[in-house]
Amino acid sequence: MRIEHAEVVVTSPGRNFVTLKLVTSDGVTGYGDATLNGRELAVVSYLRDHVAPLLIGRDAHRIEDTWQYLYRGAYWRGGPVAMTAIAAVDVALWDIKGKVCGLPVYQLLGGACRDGCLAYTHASGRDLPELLEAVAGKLALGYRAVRAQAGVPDLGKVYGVATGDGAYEPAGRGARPDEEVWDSRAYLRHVPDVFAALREQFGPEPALLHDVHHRLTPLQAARLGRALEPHDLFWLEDVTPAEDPDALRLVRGHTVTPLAIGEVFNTIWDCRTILQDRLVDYIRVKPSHTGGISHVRRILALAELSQIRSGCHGATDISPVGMAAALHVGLAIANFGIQEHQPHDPLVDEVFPHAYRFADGSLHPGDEPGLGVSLDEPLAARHPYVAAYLPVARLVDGTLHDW
Ligand code: GCO
Ligand code: MG
Repeated sequence: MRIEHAEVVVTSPGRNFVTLKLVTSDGVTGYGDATLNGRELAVVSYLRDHVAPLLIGRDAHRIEDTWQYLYRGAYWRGGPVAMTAIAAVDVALWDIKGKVCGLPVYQLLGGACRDGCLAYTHASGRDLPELLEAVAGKLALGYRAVRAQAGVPDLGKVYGVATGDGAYEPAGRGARPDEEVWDSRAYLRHVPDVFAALREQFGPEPALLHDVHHRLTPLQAARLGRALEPHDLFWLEDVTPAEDPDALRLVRGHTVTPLAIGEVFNTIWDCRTILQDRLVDYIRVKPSHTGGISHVRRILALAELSQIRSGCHGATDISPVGMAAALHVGLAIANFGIQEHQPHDPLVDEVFPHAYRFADGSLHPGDEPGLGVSLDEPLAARHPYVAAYLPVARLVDGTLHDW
């Protein structure tokens, strides 16, 4: 069974998505998520100009060999653009293999290890009353785990907080990134009170998570971790810049608040020290951006040696194809932890009809052969690409900071 056709579909039903579509000589179609938020067209070119022509004529069943061919064979290894492109090929080939075998991908990975994948969703508020209301709303929907982000007094728009009535969407449409002002001291003064209020209102049971988005120094992060210990967080995410394992080592030495990192990692090499030295409790890699199902499984197997669990990134920029891939992996691994679930707009779900479903706080990938996601191409074509960027952050004096 040969790969006969490789096509990159770009669509923007409210936000941009890039999807690789592979079709075999037997007429089997597979999809892979190739969306890299704010740098979408770089992956489109990588796939269209350099990968698609190499795929034509290859045996669609040779997933691992194709992965090695694209990774080692390029000579230039790693990085978000290449690894997102390789991820899309890998996921599309697993989709094809599942369809050919008549089995959902999780069955090919060894079968279900649990009934469903515990999911957390986002709640945010510009102030505390708004956040309390938002968390209550998510718990009422059945979520047992909620990520809480609150506006900081005297700061304008901050990461993770929805500005209007709609869901939080970090990428802003427009030719240039938005600019936000950041002040770590104001933030650090505020966050412990937010979690004290959440525990007071909702009691000890709901799992509460928080994302710092790589903004603190190790000492600031250590202080925050300690201050949050009485409030029993499920995890504190991305406290320091992800490329520096020694920063996490320092944080780890000072707090027992569980830590998560890794949504910006692309390969097992980015994760190796952090996993082997147990510098976090959850690793945020996902099939999209991290080399696909084949590579993420390898990373999670390494994590298992250190009792580290999965916490796959599942923000809106992970397309339904990427979400399905994460769920098939999550259902089939022993060390699953939690899955982020930021539901897409109904229009996105219409463009990508899918079998995965949410019920009673968990997600299940469904039992359709392959990934269980398709693409409505005529509808996708009605929503062409729109330039969109993630914001940048500057300190009050104008210095560019981590966003
Ligand atoms: C999360 C992430 C997102 C990212 C976004 C970038 O934890 O969900 O931090 O909000 O900012 O996915 O593309
Ligand atoms: Mg995050």
